[in-house]
Amino acid sequence: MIQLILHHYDFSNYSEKVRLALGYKGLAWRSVIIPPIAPKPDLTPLTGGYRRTPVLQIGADIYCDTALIVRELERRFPTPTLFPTDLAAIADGITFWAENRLFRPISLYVSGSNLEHLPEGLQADRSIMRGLPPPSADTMRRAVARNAPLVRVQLPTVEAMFADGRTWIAGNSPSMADLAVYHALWFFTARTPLLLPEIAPYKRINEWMGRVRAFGHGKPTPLSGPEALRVAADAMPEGSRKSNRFDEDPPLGAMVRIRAEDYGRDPVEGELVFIDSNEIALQRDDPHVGRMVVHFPRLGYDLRPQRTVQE
Ligand SMILES: N[C@@H](CCC(=O)N[C@@H](CS)C(=O)NCC(=O)O)C(=O)O
Repeated sequence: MIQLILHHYDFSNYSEKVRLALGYKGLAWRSVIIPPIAPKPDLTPLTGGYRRTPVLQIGADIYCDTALIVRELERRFPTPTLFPTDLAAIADGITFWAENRLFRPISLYVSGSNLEHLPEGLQADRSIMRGLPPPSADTMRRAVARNAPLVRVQLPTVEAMFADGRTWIAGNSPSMADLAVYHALWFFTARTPLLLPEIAPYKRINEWMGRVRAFGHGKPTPLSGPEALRVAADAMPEGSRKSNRFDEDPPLGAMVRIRAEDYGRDPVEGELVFIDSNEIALQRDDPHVGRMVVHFPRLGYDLRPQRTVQE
């Protein structure tokens, strides 16, 4: 039986996206709570350096980034689908907008409005992750003033998506787009009820959020970080599927380095063992957990031959 292990923490909105996908598909899973800030000593032996949240573990296979995690859940548990064929392309576009344009202002608005409840060290950690100096309380308040309007001008767009009476964001079946828009708006509710009045006036958004919330989280049972490391150490990676590479891609067997294009850019190095249009997988031998395969989405990640000389 496949054991799904999700490394996550409660107020992580990207984790909420995956928890809802697990709920929608009615899956049982093991829940490892990881620290919200670096270092993450029970996680990095699994990922080889990737530090973002969440991460899905299946034995000695590690799936990074929710774009790939949800796709992998779909590959292994295709029904009910989150990739309805007729909506997949439009869902992709909406997902990109939600995560790259809608979410960031929400995040800055929520965090800066809630300074006294932020976990210790969180903002300094996030700044380091983005290569920025730690913000002062004043800087964060100014960010609220800049970003609150950016949130307010986009909420009517979400409400208007339902103007034709549709039940789900991309059409008449749930898709990745529902999870992507939902987790951005869920952030309003994750830490403080203070900003709920911002979405209260939007009747269709609220009804739809209720429908997505009803997916639930499936059946989680706790697992400790060290237990998850043992699962990895006792398992072998699943073994490669047939790749589908472009001529320009590095050849299978090449030593490569991959990292996020946007933030949290800690590189992961290893041997390229799988590549296709959606996914890139690297094999690495870790001193603590042995042979691992770490999987990334292709889009949004930078893949290069491993550096042999100082650039
Ligand atoms: N594109 C990534 C973004 C993930 C992301 O930004 N997650 C946040 C938490 S919601 C994060 O990693 N924060 C820093 C951390 O947890 O260390 C994904 O879809 O998984």
